[in-house]
Amino acid sequence: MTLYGSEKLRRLYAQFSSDDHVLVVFSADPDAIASAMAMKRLLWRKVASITLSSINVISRPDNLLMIRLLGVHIIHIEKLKINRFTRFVIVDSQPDHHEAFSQIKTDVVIDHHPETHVEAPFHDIRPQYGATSSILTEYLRAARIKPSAKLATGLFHAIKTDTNNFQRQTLVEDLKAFQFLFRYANIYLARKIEQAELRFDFLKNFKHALDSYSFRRGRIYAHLGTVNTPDLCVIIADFFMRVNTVRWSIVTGIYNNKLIVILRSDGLRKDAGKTAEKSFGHIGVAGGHKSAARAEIPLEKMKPADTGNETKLLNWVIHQIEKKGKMA
Ligand SMILES: [Mn+2]
Repeated sequence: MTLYGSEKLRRLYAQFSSDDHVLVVFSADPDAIASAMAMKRLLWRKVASITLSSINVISRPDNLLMIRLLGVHIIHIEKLKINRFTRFVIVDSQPDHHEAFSQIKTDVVIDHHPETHVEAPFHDIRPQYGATSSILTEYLRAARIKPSAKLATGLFHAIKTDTNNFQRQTLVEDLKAFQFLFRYANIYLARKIEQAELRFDFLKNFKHALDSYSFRRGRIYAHLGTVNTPDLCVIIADFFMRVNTVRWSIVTGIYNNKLIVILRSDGLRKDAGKTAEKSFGHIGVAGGHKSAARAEIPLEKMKPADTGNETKLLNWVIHQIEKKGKMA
């Protein structure tokens, strides 16, 4: 599509009429949320109503803040009467991706994931793009819509997130969309959303980690005990990597009767993925790449003596990694 893809825009608009009640469905993450906002803007005053609906429960603090600060109204799919709607749109996903999508007959799909079998009358799938939000930005430009600060901030944040600040797959089109949005976005708001990865109750887990870590020869180990979300182990493992003398960070927690192990390394002659496999692959699921890896071990596979208390468990993790993982 050329920058001003007016033909695609015309075909997209041709899917809708003024008495349509449109449901935009997605699996909520920043890219999906911003894409849905853009779709709502594109269809504004062209259809009777537009409702945004997620198939997942949104719990990540940064995503919750994005929704709140940008004033996005999203309803979980199970709270909706599907037959009230006449047109269905999926953004940042495809019908085959999730069984929750099977209850709807999709009319429009716009996505950047690898193409699966899509039967929707209108689909625009561009796997080379770093973000669906870049595609939607092109539609906005084709429609000559000047995005509001909130919409632009959402799309701006989404492109940053999905391309990991342009360190992942990115096209010049993503950069062009980003450059265009930069003019309209509120970058302070975007920064606040980006940094809001903590929930207030996470602070007690930080305190626990800071009070109980073990640090030797550049390796930091911490066990958080039972956690409300495995994301906490990731957040705290990443946090420890920010200490200049830390070369390895290993943070564990118990979630759903499993021991979650998050490994981070500086990637210099290290392979967190291989270390995870060697240390835990024989009793659980383990893998990853050079700088980031994860293992999940069902507690019943571990000896009661090793899981008896937090100190024993931490010592067991250290032993597995330093001996079996041959990190000594
Ligand atoms: Mn995406």
